[in-house]
Amino acid sequence: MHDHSDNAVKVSAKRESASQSMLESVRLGLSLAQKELDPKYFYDARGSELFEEITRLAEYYPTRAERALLVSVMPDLIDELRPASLVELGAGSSSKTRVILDAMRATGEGRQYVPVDVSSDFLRESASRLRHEYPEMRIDPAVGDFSDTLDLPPLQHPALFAFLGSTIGNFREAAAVQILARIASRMRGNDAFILGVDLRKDPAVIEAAYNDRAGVTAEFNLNVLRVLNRELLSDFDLSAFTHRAFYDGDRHRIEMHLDSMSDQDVTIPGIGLVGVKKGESIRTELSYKYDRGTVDALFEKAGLCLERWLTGDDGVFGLALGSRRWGPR
Ligand code: AVJ
Repeated sequence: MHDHSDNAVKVSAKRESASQSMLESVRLGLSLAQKELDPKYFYDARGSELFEEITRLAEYYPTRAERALLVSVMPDLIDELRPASLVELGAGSSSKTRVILDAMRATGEGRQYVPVDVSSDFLRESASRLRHEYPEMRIDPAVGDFSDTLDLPPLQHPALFAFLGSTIGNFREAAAVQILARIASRMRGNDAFILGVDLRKDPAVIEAAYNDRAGVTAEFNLNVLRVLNRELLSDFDLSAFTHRAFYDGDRHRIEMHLDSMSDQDVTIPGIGLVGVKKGESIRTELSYKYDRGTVDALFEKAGLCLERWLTGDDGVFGLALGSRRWGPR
């Protein structure tokens, strides 16, 4: 007989392993010549809220550009693909998702939505909201870190897999190919995949999106130290770090850093004392920017075929439609 104590044990074991893997990730990241933290640790409840706030900033164009593109291409695309289910990686608040779900509803064949996200609280909340809005659909949230595994519930096919928001940009090429290959391995016959990518453009426009005047991105960036202090009982002094984000035109990526304003020692139980010099930085995020060729190469390496490349007239954001490549290259 399944009882609450079993659940409690399972939940605490999951929490324990999550903080253990956080500790290992932080130990490795802070031992590098260029100290680094994994951007997935931005997204506790506060971090997810701050990111929602970022998406409403005038300077942060990606979310608006992607949404406008989805609105213009999705109704026809969904009418053509007629997916029964939508599997969305890094679902977050799903405001863009509704564009796709509405198009699936219009075909009368949309029956299942599977949002996949690390932030279980956020996921549970948005899932219960979506259940009210789409009573005809099964909403099956899958809590998990898609950069590690992709544990999905049984899917209704044809399925449409979606990875929006240019979150792929957080991953260097090898890791990005791994995630895309993991998705490809879950695709069947006439399943499809859609990837949202922020396009290369005037560096000043890109940099402004990560250095907003209101300082929300700076708050979002510093929040990762708050997460570590809560989860690992470290003693990072947030007031001793400042936000910095710049665009590296050679590598076509934004880098976000936290600069140390003084020589300081941070105590992290399980790791010990970590010295951070004045002027030294901790890199907290990479955000790659793309063009068609780069996406085509990623798809090729991941066992996907680039079927369609969709960009708005403004060339700000791109949607890559892919199918699984069956058989040898
Ligand atoms: C959610 C990863 C796509 O890189 O643009 C926004 C996160 N970081 N502002 C991005 C982010 C700073 C965002 N992604």
